[in-house]
Amino acid sequence: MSNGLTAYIEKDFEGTSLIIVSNREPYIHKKTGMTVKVDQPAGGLTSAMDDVLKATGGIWTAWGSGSGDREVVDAKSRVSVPPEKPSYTLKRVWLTPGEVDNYYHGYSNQVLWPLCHISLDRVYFRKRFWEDYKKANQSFADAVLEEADENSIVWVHDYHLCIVPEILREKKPELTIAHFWHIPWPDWSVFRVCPQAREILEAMLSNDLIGFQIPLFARNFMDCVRESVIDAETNYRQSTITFRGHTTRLKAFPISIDYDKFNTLASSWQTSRAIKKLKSKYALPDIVGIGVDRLEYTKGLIKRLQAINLLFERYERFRGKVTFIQIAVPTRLKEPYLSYKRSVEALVKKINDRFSTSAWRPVVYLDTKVEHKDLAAYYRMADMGIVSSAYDGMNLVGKEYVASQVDENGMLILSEFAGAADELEGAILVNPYDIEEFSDSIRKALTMAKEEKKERMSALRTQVRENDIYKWISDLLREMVFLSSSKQQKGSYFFDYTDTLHDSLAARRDSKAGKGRSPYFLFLDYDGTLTPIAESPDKARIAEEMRSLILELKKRVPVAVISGRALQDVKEQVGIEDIVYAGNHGSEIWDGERIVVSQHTDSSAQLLKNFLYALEQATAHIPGVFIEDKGVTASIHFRQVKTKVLSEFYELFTRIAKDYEQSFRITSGKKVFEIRPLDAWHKGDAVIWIMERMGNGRLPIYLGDDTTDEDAFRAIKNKGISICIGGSPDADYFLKDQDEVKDFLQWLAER
Ligand code: ADQ
Repeated sequence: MSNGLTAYIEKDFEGTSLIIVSNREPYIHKKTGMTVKVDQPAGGLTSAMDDVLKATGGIWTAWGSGSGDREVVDAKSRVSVPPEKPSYTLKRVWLTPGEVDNYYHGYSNQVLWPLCHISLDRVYFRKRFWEDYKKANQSFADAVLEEADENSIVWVHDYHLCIVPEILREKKPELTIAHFWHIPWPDWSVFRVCPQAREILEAMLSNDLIGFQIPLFARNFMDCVRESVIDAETNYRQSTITFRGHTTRLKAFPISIDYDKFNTLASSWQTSRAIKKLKSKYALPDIVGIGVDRLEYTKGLIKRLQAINLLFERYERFRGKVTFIQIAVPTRLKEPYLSYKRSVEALVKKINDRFSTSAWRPVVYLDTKVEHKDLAAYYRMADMGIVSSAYDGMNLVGKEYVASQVDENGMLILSEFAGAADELEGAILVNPYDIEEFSDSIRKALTMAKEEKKERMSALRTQVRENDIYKWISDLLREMVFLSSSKQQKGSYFFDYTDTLHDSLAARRDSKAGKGRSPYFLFLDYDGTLTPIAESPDKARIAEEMRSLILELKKRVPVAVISGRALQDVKEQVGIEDIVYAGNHGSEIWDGERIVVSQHTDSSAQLLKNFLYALEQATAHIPGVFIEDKGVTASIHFRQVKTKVLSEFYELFTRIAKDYEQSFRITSGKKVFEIRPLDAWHKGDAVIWIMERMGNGRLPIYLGDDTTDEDAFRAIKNKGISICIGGSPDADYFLKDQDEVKDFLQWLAER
């Protein structure tokens, strides 16, 4: 486990009880004769979550699927694991063979799996599937309820357990419940095929957090709710849905792999030796390609083999020179998998019959499970890795290939329909449905210059290294802990942290740099922080009491107001002399004497004008849209747009914004879209600039409320104190509203 995650768990996770719920268990007890043997499934995710529970303690609830599972548990179906050094509890859920058939093979794998992978002709629905799906979910939920207390955080995994959160919420409303959805979430035109679409969506809205692999899936979920759960309130900017008084946050957390493990395995001398052995065992030529998949129709094996077939057909020069190794392990031994297996094997045979020579085979097909250490050898040896999913939540194989490419000689060909395509910049993206283009991309990978491959692979490796499985886990845990603590602290919050703040300020005052100086520098956002959010910007006025407080504070400490408004506008609104102002989200700064403007060119100003003109034309017929042109940046306010035309507005905005997303950073705030040139400073840059010039070693304290303030929260992480009005996982603390901001400033002024 990474040091960062270990430290986080030791420091911030203390006292929290974590309960993981998944269909598959991390340890399986198998009976052979009179003895029971324990097996640990090889999956990367299982072993990473196992690491976490070993560090945090807690409970993992899962289906007891092993033949010896019942023999080792106590009366409450619990067993301590890992067997060699027990540190957490595995609690097993018992399902009858009929339930397994209907809940697992039926509803999970013949309804939800094909549906979410847009393979509609494979969706097969029976009433009894759904009945047993609910029954099985009830059993999982009962097991959790036996163990959970009010401070527990329950982390549910995947599409087998959609109903569990609803049952838990009903019985224990105070629980913090998060659900990670490992597979894609399709759009409404697809999801509506599900006979229980609405029931599933409603049940999932009992979660506090739903994590998806990429933002598209979170947006699709939001659209599905908007279309079918009429009484739910969807907030696209905050990515939240409120239903029956409960709010669910949706967020993308791209899953990853244990980079260090694959990198280390691939670098070892044993791997070099294994590569030599593989080359001789399969009589491999100099150039090798690799594909590693579960034998699964969503992974696009047929398309891949067709593209390879076309490659050898079109380009004779690759015959005898390139072999493609396909490792395909069957994991579901029922229809439609059996037919799929036959089709794949027939195609492999066809290619081999057509092109093989006495010394060379175009495709080596292996249908066995391969240990990670051996996989690392295949990955490292391969000059090309191919992932050709028809649709995939993420796809870990592409990342494993990259982590194992220690020589940086290989190239990754990646389906644009795998979630991983969002992140893995540098891979050759393909549309696997377009066999000709796909085949041409293989040719491109095989003939790419060494330098280009190295450059691309090096960037890919950095990406995967910096975003490994442990970062994924800690991002999710942080969000869960944040949600859990927001629940527990009802009412006024800042009194809870006065001690911490006091200590930080005192330490700064006593430090060498802080001697004789006011110990902090106060940064304040304007709208939503000093004033409540108003219907339109011209109606947001700062209260006299708030202004007096700032006047009082500025006598003792430096103060800066940082706003998304134009510089002149925010100066006039606040109306206080001798403080620093930053406008346009930090890209214009008034330091007391002059205006400093971050680099932005005339061409981006002209482009912004074109953008706004296009928006104005397209939305002219929608009442309530207010386009605020601030020269360097712009805000598109839509607080007053009526609900029934909101989706039309979103569609128009998204369509036009697409043409400009290469040049502008477009973010959403509270009923507003913010448009900023990519190279303009954001609020975090402004805070850093101000601190470098005027900070004098003081502690920055930043108060803000919106997504654009998160840049500032991140900029002062571990260097200052960030406070979000309404709360944000990026901020250290939070306040409820302007009354609490006032109380807080009062408290500061009295120090
Ligand atoms: P999968 O579709 O199972 O799960 P995928 O991302 O394709 O996951 O990873 C498959 C894993 O199985 C890899 O770690 C790979 O090494 C391993 N594997 C495949 N064939 C193997 C073999 N023959 N021997 C040994 N190991 C083999 C779902 C979603 C994905 C998502 C994951 C994680 O469908 O989109 O990435 O969950 O969230």
